[in-house]
Amino acid sequence: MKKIIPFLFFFLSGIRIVNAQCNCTALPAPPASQAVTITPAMGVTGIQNAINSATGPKTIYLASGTYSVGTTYINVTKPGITIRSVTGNQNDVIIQGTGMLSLSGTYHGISILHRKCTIADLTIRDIDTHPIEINFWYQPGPIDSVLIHNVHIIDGGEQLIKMSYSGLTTQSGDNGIIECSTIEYSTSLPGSNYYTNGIDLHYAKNWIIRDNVIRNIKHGPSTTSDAGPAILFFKQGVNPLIERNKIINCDEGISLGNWGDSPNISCYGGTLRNNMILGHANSRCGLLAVLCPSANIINNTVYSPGGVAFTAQKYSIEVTGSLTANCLIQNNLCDEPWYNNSNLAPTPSLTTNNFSATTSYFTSTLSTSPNLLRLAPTAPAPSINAGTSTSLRVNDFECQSMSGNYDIGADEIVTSTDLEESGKLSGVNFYPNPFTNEISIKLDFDGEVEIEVTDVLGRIQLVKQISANNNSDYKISTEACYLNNGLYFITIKSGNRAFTEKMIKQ
Ligand SMILES: [Ca+2]
Ligand SMILES: [Ca+2]
Repeated sequence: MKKIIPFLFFFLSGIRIVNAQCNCTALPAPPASQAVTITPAMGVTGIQNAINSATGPKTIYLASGTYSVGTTYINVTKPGITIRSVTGNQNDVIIQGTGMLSLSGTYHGISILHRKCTIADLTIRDIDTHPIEINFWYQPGPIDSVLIHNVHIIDGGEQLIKMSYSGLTTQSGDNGIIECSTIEYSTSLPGSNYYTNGIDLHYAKNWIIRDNVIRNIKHGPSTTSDAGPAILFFKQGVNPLIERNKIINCDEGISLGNWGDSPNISCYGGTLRNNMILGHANSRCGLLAVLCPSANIINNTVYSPGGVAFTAQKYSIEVTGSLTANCLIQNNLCDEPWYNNSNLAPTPSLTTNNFSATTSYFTSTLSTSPNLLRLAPTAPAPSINAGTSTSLRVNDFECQSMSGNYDIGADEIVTSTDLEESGKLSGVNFYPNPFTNEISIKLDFDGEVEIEVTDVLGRIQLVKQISANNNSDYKISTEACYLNNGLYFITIKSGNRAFTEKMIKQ
């Protein structure tokens, strides 16, 4: 039996491309009576008019194309506003700025001034200052329940997602979620700039940051000052949950708290779990608790191979400040020592961590993809089944459940043939290689399989589940998934087995 399944069909049937993190599904559609559609011809003015005329919850669907922002940008001045693309594909709608720091340093992409705002399924790029700003300065009430979902943010002159706090006690920015998004610089900040973070939230209570890829949060080429952490909570952050994020090639990883709040508490509580942090040779630190009591740092993988930091500070985990008491550091797999600023910080509880990981702990030659920080079935001790069981962790970075005793790091090996870690899935052939507009896949078995295409930076370009019938052929139209010419990895997963082939599009 021969099956032809072009990927155009998948788009039409509602399947969409997301980061394919394990906990990412499409947002539900709103009631039709609450939805309007804006086109590129109507522009940002059309979006703004739709916001200004809202009298209740309103979803503003953006038709595919580019929407330019500059000195005029999008201000979400009403509660209950959702802005999302019609197609659900983040590549189809571009909020396009004028370039990083090209204006006065005060113009944004989307400024959120009211509560229950959702931004989803679009790209924001080349923005003067903040691509997304949650802005208390012009808004006296709460800006709670912000949701940022499946958004690609690339290049902004300062923090890529920023929540600033004016100091008014009537304000709050609680219960937000940032998920399933890619937040990055193309390379780094420009020039001598270093004032940035991927996500920088002040006064944020009970936020969840999960299943994101954050990349290249780095200082400009003409300075040696570090950029801020890829994810930073400070100015009285409370109890964030930060999990299953992949942080790649950044100066610093995730920080609960910041020394700038001394002598006060900067963040209280919070859990960092199942994050994978792949640094560069001069990355300063992976995970930090600074003036943050009761932080839990559990089952993260931190790897920053090579080099000597110009700051002479190079740690996997750092605990700093006299107020940073009662912290738990457990089951982390790291390649560099932890650091306790012992004159200031009480010693945390340290349980079954490994601070001397080498490449032999991981499944494959390391590249810029943190997926390759999967634990190898042959990892030296202590690693597999060497962790401490804890109710604070119920799954791993790919949402797999625990198997046997807890493993060290963000990856749990669920079977002896965990994905990408052992025997190939046999009976799979991809052809031709190189390919042009179509890849054929021949599967010589029955069962549910997942097809995943990633680029050389580990960015997932396409995911699809299909039911394979023995000896069947499938065809992928690569024109439909916008692949540029170059090298890709195509993976077929079935059960606990996987097969990956390197393929070239030309
Ligand atoms: Ca285990
Ligand atoms: Ca796993």
